[in-house]
Amino acid sequence: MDKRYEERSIAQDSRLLLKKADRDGVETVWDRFEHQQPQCGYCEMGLSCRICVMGPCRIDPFGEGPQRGVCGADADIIVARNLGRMIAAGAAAHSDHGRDLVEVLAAVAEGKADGYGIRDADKLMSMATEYGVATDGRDALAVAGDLAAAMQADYGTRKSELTLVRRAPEKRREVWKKLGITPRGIDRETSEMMHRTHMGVDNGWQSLLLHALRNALSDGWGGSMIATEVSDILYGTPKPTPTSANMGVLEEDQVNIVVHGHNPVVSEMVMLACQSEDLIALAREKGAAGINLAGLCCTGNELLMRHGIPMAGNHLTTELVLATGAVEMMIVDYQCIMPSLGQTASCYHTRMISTSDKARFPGMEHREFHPDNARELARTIVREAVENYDLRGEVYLPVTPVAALGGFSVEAIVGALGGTPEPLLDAIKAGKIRGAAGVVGCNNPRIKHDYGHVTLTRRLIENDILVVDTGCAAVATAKAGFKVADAIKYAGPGLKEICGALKIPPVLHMGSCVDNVRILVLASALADALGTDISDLPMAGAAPEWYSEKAAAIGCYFVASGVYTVLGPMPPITGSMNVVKLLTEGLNDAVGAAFAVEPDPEKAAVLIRRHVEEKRKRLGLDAKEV
Ligand code: BF8
Ligand code: SF4
Repeated sequence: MDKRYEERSIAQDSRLLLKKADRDGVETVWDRFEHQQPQCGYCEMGLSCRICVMGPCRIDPFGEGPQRGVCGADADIIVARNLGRMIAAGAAAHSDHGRDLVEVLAAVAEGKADGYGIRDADKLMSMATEYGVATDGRDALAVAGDLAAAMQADYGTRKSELTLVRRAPEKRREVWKKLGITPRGIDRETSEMMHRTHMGVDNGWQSLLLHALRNALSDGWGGSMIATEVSDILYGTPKPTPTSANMGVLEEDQVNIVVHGHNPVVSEMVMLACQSEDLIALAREKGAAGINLAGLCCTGNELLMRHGIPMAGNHLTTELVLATGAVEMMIVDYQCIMPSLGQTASCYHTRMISTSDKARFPGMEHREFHPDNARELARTIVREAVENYDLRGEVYLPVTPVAALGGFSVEAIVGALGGTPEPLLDAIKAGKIRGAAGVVGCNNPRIKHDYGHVTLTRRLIENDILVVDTGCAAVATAKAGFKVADAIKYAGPGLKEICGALKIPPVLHMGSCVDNVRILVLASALADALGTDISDLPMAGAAPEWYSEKAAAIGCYFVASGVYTVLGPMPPITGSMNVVKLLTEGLNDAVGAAFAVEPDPEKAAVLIRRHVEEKRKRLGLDAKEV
């Protein structure tokens, strides 16, 4: 294997497909990353500002050139404003995704969403109760309509606090109250972040960062939490489900359709269409053995969690999947969809379909999905995918898929534990499980693809730290074979014993990136059971290969919720040592947790182990030297 490919990814399928892409003359994200070197040092440090048209401005990090922008903003203000806007964009993306689901729920209630329905009525009723919506003796659809309206109020018109903030432990809510960062409205906090960062508004770098936390909390305990819960109501709450991962999930002799993006609204209907008898019969007429649906990124995770749909890959492999030549159609919704994909697909026979009114891409056909046309439109485009099988050329599928188990919602984890979190707590108290870590987030060509996720996860489970993961991290560890019951062979003795007895893997797939809120809910349950706060738990978060604004928002709501979080790539903040210090140290005093930055996953594992042992000691549990 050419060293060049080995340096880019640890995944065998990716290495082989990188070589194929080169052979085909197809450019990838890694090539473009190389072409961008050296990247702008001012931007990397957060020291450039283009908020207004007196600028753009930049601050000289060596103290020789300008130290203020045209308006007078210094490095601290510029760095804090840039970070604030990054978090606002991330929170907006997650929360708008949640809003789309609430709109589907409202359409279901009105009978205007053919094909959709209420799949988890228990969750509908329990959410309604949380929102103060009457349920007694009422029809599910009537409840759904009122719940959708109550959730919409969380977006716009709340005045004091978001409804789901009540799920956080009491002590945590006190922390937020004291700091004045309890999130009030989902859209309000994002809107206020944009307002504060307009020229001439908030020029206190500390107050900007505090609001950034509030904005992130409006995502974690608001928009993303609504996205996850409403998805469960509409499509079912995940249960442990066998699946498989890597590019080998594409089938040589079937029509392959790949769904990519984040929102399950379209992909659920595509899945139903792929299962319909008449379309399967058409595929057979074309000489294919059937229709094979596979996922990418978080849309893939949504289908994997609920239906065991196999996973073709994560963020950096989305172009490579096309280079297999085996994909008849890729259907995208929004977020993390590289604008290059249309061009990549043009080198093969793959048809590219965009589906969201708010997301267009060059080289894709736009077929807009709405709740009232989704079922029929899904059937139409799946038929077109089947017809495209005629044009298939050479196929290159050099790997076999790796088995995995998905579907670990909080409900499923508590179920596996026998109905209460107690056995997990007992195992933690007894020191068999030292603690838990959420390993989440993206891929980024700055870090060898999948290396951060897989190495960190391996070290943590070896040291008896239970790993829960989501997003592209979850795909990386599935491909590495960590998500089968047999993977306890990689775990330390205590974790091996507990997971072995429960017949669960040592690495639990908790879903897509909006599903990071499942980790918050689980952490709250553990903190409540111990009568303590999330920041006291022997737990940590990590985003070893993060790239996106959404991941920045997630990191901030984790920390603001009391979870020590280790980032792989450095955020663009090094232009202000004040901001760096606040985020990596000062926040400990404010919210009981802070960030660390460590691109080497071996070292990140040590940081997390130390943190877990430190928290154990403070809880009065036995602690080990790391
Ligand atoms: O929301 S992990 S690269 S696909 S941003 Fe994107 Fe990052 Fe993947 Fe999912 Ni999350
Ligand atoms: Fe320059 Fe200030 Fe305008 Fe930013 S807001 S571009 S620092 S003048």
